[in-house]
Amino acid sequence: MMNIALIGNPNTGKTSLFNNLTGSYEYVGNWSGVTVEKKVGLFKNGKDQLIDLPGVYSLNPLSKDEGVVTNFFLEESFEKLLNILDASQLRRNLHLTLQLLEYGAPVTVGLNMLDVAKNRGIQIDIEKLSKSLGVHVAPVVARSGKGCKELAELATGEATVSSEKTLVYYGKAIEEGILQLGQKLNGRTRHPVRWLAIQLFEGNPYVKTYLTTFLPEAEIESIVDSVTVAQQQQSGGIQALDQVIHRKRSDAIEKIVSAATTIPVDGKIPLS
Ligand code: GDP
Ligand code: K
Ligand code: MG
Repeated sequence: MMNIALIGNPNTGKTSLFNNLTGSYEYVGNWSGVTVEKKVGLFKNGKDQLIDLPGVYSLNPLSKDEGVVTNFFLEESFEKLLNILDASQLRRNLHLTLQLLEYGAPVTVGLNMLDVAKNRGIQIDIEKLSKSLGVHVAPVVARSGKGCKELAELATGEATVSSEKTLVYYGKAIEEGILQLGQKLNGRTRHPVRWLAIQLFEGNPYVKTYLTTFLPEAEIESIVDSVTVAQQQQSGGIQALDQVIHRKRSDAIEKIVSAATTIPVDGKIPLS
């Protein structure tokens, strides 16, 4: 039995997909500390479980409800992730995907809303997208259930992979900060140092709290301060680390999306 977590931005079709992927058995409760519903369903293979996570745009939470997702990564155990994407909003959706790939768990991507993308004239080369991300991407129509069987087989099967690629290079200051944190942690955490460091530099309070189980808070803050200073020297101006990280991700996403999509020749996106 494997635990597979379903994750994606709000309104990408998570609930529709959850309903299509899971059978009759379903357990519903609340996530601890918040009034957000926690749903766990059994895949139609009768073996593996699908855990429905709240919709988020990023792992760096803006609210306590969103913190459920970061806490899930930090505290619960799961084997794989199923990341649902809105094909008509790839640039926005991939910010979360990059953070999931940084986490290093095996990821399968379900590409939903392809009908909406198509209506706007956006064509996506799924093979190219999959190659760029380094994980399997499968088209799905979450609302009708089309493609769900194939997606379930990919997500629960042997073939699911973690991306071997470093998709975003965050610049010298941040990259050195990642190494610095790694030296201090010295193999004491089960989570990937790169992911922890980037979340910390972005200001994720849950990750900071988690790190205080290994390091004094002052030491953690001194690493963040030194990265901030190094970043300012590098860029010649004051820049918040979260903004630098967001921009680096946007740059990487732009390359991935422009290589894998074609938009209408006149460049206009018709309103659907
Ligand atoms: P969630 O907020 O991520 O749980 O998304 P929902 O499953 O509630 O879906 C949000 C809306 O998108 C609903 O109105 C769905 O019917 C619709 N939806 C889901 N999948 C598709 C799809 O593939 N195409 C289109 N056009 N709409 C979809
Ligand atoms: K919704
Ligand atoms: Mg939902």
